Amino acid sequence: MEILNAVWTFFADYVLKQAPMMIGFLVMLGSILLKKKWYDTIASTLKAIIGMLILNAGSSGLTSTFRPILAGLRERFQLQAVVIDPYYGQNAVTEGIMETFGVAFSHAMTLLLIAFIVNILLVRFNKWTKCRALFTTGHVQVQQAATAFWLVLFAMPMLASEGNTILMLIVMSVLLGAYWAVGSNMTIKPMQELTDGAGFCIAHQQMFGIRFNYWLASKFFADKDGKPKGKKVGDMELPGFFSIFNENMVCTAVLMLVFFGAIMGIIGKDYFVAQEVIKADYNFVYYCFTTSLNFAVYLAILQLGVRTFVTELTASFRGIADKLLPASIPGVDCAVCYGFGDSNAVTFGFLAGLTGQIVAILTLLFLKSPVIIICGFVPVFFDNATIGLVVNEKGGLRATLILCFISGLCQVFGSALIAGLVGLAPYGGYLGMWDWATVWPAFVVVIKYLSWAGVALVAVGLLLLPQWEYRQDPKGYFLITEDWDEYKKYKGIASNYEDEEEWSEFA
Ligand code: ASC
Repeated sequence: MEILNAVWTFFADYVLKQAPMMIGFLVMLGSILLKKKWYDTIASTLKAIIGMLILNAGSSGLTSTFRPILAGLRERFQLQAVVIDPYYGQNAVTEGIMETFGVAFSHAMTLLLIAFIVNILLVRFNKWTKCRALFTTGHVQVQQAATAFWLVLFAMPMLASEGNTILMLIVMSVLLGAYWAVGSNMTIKPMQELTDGAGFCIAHQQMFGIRFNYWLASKFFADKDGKPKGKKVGDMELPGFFSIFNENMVCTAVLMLVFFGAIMGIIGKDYFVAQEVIKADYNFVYYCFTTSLNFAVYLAILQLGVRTFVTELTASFRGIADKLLPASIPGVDCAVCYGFGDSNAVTFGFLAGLTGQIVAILTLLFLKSPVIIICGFVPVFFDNATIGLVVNEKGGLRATLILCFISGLCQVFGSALIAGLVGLAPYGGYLGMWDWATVWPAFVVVIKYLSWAGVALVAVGLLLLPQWEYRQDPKGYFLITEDWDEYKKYKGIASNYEDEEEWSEFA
């Protein structure tokens, strides 16, 4: 029993919670099930791990460079504010959980494991459940397990009493496992369309956000044939001086220089010296210049990572889908889709979301809200870039700018409300990603007021969503994951990529 426990703990710590290893594990398992040669299996596994490590280098480079800059606004204006960011959110839960509910944080990790099993079971029995996506993004699962733990305890405090630990874990795992399975399942259609059937979906923190905004873009920004009413980001041919913005790297660099240059200018050199980011005699303008350009550098690294591992993962996942989890596809980090579609939509989505967040924060300050929010880099960039990329396909540039601006407002107002309500605000952080600022607060309110009936309503409501989507199109529902080319023929969809050569070059 002890050995079994040690093996399980090792697997949980070094595979399940580490996205590159989890992706590597799935590629290895899939390759073995496909009966690939042993050396091909090793090569594919290594390539997948390295690709995901490259992606991580890009995404953590972005986060570690730009997070302190946004958080610096709190210091500069001496605000008692809640930073919306997954890492600040996780720290806040770890710090406050014992004091607030008298429950040990370690239960949150047990919750993660059971919720993951719920996700696997929902996919395994998808003949009935209609769930087709496996959540593979371990670090996100840790953050969400921690936040869900707090939110559910707030909504049902009786679960915190000592004799109720098993009941508590069952309730939380069903809710969280259903959210993972159903949420990632909802992103399949937008992702298959964006990537021309690359065979993955999103397992992250804005899954409802992706589907809801995709729906809004289709409804309000697309014509009868489902094409954007205005221009897509990539179709804009800017004249004269502005033509330099047609190049993704230049566009990102110039825009970041303007935005982050302004923010760093407002924060001032002293803050960066005090934080030991730069020395007192370092040229501040040079620092702002290179830091802003690094945005484009990290984005390029991230896209290289995607190119390295996506085909390995989706090709070998076929083995898993054929033998273990029928008609399923892997749900991956949202940054994986940044290798597809119009790259500039990533930048525009982010900047529109940041503008929305700043407007919302100024409103909170103006209204003297008891909870003030400071933008965290992860929600403002990763949520809005992803939503921007998806809605650009359906509704073009206008949809990207308007919907991401609104998304920025939702992130700040929703987080201020829920962090204040559940008592996380005094600990200085909240997860703050789209789903956790909108749908999870709604779950909390429903459960708080309806108690057990509320738990049942949320769980059943979640599980009905894939059933509802299935009923819209029973023929295409599984075809979209099993055979994209057939699905396209059935739907009469043209390829996103102008010619097949462009796609095969990418793949
Ligand atoms: C998150 C989180 C990150 C980023 C990363 C994006 O939610 O915790 O580190 O998004 O996953 O690639």
